[in-house]
Amino acid sequence: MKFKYILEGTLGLAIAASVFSCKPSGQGAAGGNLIAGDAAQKVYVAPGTHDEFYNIVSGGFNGQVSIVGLPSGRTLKIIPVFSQNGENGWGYSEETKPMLNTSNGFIPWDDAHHPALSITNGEHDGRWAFINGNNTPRIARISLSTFKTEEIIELPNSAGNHSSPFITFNTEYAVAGTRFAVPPDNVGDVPIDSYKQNFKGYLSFVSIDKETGKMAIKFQLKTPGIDYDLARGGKGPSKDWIFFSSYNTEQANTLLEVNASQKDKDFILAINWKKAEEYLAAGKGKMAPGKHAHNYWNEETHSATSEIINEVMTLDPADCPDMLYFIPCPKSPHGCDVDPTGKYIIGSGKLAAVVPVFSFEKLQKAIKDKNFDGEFEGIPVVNYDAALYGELQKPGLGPLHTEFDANGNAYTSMFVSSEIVKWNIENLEVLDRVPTYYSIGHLSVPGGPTTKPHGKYVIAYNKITKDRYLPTGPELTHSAQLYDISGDKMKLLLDFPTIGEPHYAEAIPAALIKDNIKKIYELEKNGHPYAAKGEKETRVERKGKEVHVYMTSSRSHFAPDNIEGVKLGDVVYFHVTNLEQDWDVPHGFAIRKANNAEILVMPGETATLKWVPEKVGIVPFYCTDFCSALHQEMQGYIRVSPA
Ligand code: CUK
Ligand code: CUA
Repeated sequence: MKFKYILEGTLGLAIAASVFSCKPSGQGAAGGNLIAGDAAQKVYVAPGTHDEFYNIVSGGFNGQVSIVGLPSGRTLKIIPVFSQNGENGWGYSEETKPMLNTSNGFIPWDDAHHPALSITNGEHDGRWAFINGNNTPRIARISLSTFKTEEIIELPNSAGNHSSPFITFNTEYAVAGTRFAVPPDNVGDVPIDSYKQNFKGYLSFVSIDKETGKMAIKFQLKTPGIDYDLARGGKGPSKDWIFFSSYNTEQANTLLEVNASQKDKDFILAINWKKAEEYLAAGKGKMAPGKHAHNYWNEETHSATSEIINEVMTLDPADCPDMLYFIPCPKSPHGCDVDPTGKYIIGSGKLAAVVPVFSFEKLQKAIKDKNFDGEFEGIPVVNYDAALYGELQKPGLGPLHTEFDANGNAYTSMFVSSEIVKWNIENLEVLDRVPTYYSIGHLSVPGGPTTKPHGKYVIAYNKITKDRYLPTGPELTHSAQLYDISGDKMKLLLDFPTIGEPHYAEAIPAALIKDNIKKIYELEKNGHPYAAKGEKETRVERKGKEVHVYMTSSRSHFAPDNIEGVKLGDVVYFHVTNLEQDWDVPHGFAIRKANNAEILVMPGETATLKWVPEKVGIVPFYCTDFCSALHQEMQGYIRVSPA
């Protein structure tokens, strides 16, 4: 979404100037009358008390998810998702390594953009969070009970999974587009300039099991080779539909900043996914090549499994009429949002001077009356005016994303003019605008993408943050800003730093998940094949060159803590079971010269660190988590003898 330069190039210096005209001179101007005692009180969460909302924030290029309390802005936890995390062994322990497997092997990093929470009847249900991996196209599912990544699925025939995950009305699917049109798996070596013939955009419908949340790629839709951007599932009357913004309908494969901005209008792709299911049931789908990894966590054995799947069910719109429609949308639409009633679809053209609001009812009528302006690669293009409810005039510059409150108002982020604009959907009237420092990308109202917005705040996630915090060298702190939206006028309450680049975020009332939080893994239920559930079960077992240490940890010792009989050339597996059953007594385990990180083992859990000794000698190991007054004594030795 870093199209600042495109905008400057296209719209001229006036806009560039406007970006910087928002810049306050020094600290005071940003705050002024806004940062008063009143604001401080509104974000103050007294020591020992809890925040009202969980904010689930993308970590961008750190590949993880941050959990932030609101309104305080305090970071509570980093959930490792796509990137290895030495702090707790994610992607280092034997149990978690398979989570980062892909069809290209182990990939310990990704770029995570858009968290999305599970919904039931369009309302937050507090069960799972989903997030995309942008670089290697993947979707992850995080449990909001353990705050742990439980599953990662790769998307075949896709490249650049920017446009996901978008959740349908009852979390039937997490839907994903593909940012880059690419030749699918079954097309071999082709020239880049054969884009128009060979490049396609496969949209993935990842089904979510109602009970377990388990994901599977139920089908892919073959769509024209253009770039798909953001989407929203429909609600209420539109609940069987999903709407994707798309750009580069010019199908340019070079210099997109110029060549993909030629047309006055690009498209919103409206998909009737219920219809797609009917076609599948009628046998219209075909299996096609689609190699992808599917990795999931087994709560019983506390280990992940990775499997590679080679095929995927595919629907070709050529065989499935009345399923897909294009709606023209001004100039490179980015965000595409559906209001809480499900009646309005809002497109935000990055380069557009208006924000178009489409009516779902009018869209249906236009489809029924075949009020089309031709077609694009076989997909009918609905007449713009026939689907349009109206246009928000003079919204601001560079509209990106829209969230909603429960009172019929929309909040749209304006990247170029660096502001949030509040407007009324039905009468298309701007009600208020506040500057953001600087250049907001996404924004989030708690419950904003659902049928029941919780309202209260809007949070700006900024892209080009300068001057808001003490400088920290060439790399500056990323920033979010919290605004009060309980009154007519928005009020800036708080700046808070974020970890990594914050793209999107969702916020959910703590009350909706707090009671489901898992506090402890019960030791009796530990089904890990290498668990030692008491010190009597600890032992060292040799299997050829492999040495398995069944180890336990409890305050404040390891058993065994002296290990002999290991030879150079052996591969040692430390299987550490934490015997504690008190909340918040993890033990860590680290060993010198490990080609590895520590492992942090929660009470009742077993985790495994693989260690390949490099030379003969005595090597110490120790507990890394300060677990008791005798934590410093929690250590041991392993002896490595000549082969
Ligand atoms: S987006 Cu990812 S680059 Cu979600 Cu507006 Cu910014
Ligand atoms: Cu166990 Cu420190």
